[in-house]
Amino acid sequence: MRVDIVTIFPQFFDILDLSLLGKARTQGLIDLRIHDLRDATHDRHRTVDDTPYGGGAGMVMKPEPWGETLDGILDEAAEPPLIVFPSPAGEVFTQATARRYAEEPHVVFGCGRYEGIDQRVFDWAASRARVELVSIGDYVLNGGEVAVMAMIEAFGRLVPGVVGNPESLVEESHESGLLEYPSYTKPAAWRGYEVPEVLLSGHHAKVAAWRHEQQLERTARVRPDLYEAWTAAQD
Ligand code: 6GU
Repeated sequence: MRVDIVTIFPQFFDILDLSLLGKARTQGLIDLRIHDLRDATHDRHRTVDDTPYGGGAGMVMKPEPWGETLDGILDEAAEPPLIVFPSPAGEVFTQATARRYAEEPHVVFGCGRYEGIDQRVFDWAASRARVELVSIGDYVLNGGEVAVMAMIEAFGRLVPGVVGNPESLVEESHESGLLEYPSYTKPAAWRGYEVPEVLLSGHHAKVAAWRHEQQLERTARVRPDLYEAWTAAQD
């Protein structure tokens, strides 16, 4: 899978050399390329923003560096990629979105800063490729970089081969529509807290039933919205 990231903070993504994603990169499972938006500026100050037409607070990212950078990526691509602009004004990214991205051969992330990107960048990009605005939740970040990091971590581990044992992906929160059950390891007693008896029983069916019950209880308590959706999907 090919992933391009356009940003004014390329160093932000240095940490993608680490851990699971770093391994996926060295194994050639994920071909990740970072593009400095300022490389597509042609003035001495490498300007990427300007004041908004119509007035108002903050700065808007200029269209030309975006056009030039995205041209370079699109001209090289065999097929039009999916272009994702992280934005608090976008649709909310979920596990379903992560699964969808993991199946794309090529995703481009455009990280906006300041008050946003000139609208014409989205309009033009949508004429060349599929474009999505995506938010990671109902709060405001200073820019798209941290959101892209979260999204890459979510879909990267779903790319075939990245996680060694694919079964470990199945029983996680959000995959089934329920939150995951609590986990325990040795010792069986620790600081007066004991591992639930059923987990020591070796009775697989009882363990499975207990875990499912824990999932239901936890989801209903912590995320009534998910619980309701899960219940509705059962019949
Ligand atoms: Cl994707 N970007 C920004 N700037 N803020 C956000 C966000 C994205 N998702 C939630 N808040």
